[in-house]
Amino acid sequence: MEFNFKLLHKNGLARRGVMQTPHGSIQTPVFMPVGTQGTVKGITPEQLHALNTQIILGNTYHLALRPGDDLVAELGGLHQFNGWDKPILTDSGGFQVFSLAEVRKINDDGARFRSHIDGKLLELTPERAVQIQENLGSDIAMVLDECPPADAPLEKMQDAVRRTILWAKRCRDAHVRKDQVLFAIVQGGINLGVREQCARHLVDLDFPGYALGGFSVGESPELMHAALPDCASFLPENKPRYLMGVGRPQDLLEGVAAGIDMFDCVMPTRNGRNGHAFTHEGQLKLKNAQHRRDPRPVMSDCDCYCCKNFSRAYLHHLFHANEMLGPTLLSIHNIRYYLALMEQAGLAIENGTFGEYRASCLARWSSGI
Ligand code: PRF
Ligand code: ZN
Repeated sequence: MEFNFKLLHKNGLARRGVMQTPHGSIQTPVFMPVGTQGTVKGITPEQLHALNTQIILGNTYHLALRPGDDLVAELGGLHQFNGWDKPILTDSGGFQVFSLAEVRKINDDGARFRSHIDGKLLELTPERAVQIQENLGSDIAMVLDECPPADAPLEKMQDAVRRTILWAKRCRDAHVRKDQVLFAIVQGGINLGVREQCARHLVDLDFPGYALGGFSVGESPELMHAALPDCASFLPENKPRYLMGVGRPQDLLEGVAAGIDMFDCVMPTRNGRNGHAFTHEGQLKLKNAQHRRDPRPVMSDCDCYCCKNFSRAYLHHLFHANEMLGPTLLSIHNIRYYLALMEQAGLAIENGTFGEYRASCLARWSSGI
């Protein structure tokens, strides 16, 4: 088997590890830039390499609708198709169906929905979610799960967990690709009892990795932060842990502190496209008039291509002129900001100083120095 995970250091609950995949190794904790449609929006693979990107995310739902997973398979798989030769993780599509499509019916078989692209009636079952991800050829595939909103009543949450466990088994039975691993997803909202029950069942099934789904779906960040250490503790020590679709830089550090290894979020690219840059002082809104004649880079101590070469004034101009380089440059900076945060966190864990690192980051973000 080409996949394994090794825990290298612990500092409190925070972990530093290394994962082997068919497309290379990944140092954790790691942030995975989101490439929903097989591309990290506005960024070339060459630029991703220059940022030290270790792994990107792709989406079952979007790629199955367009261009079609059979077409991607025919063209040699997602790596060959999009020119990214390092690891890829694909999400299973359940979450995207519930957030994007017009869901017609969901039962234990799967989800019937209308495509958000052409309105066609489609069905996503656990078996189909696995087939799509095997066709795409990602290194890490995810089981199909049901993610209820944070304010769902207890019975709804329990039923989603029951279905998520059922679907995880069916995904595991359907999965045959030897050069791909399948991670399970724990649901249960912020209810620790329901979470633990879901985690127990999934851990019994012995998956090579586990995700925490169902966070950042409407609950407050404080409630999520408080639940994470317990939720991580329900998972095996020697398997990677992935917090799906989270979050802001402070959420990533809280996740690392709780013992999470992997993260993804659209924030660095989406905010970058909107002219918002992450910095140690919080977010800069480059469209604002205050940046019009500012010769300074977005961040003076950032090593990215954007900060090394361009001023806030130039970025302000690009966004006002609607030039496509603006979104590209700020996406480059924001991705680098997220990756550097995880690189620094990993080094701090090695040195036994993660607590101090986290405290100093939180103090800077909140004081806006
Ligand atoms: N399940 C799946 N993908 C996801 C989520 C989930 O719960 C989330 C929730 N933050 C983001 N992406 N399959
Ligand atoms: Zn930068």
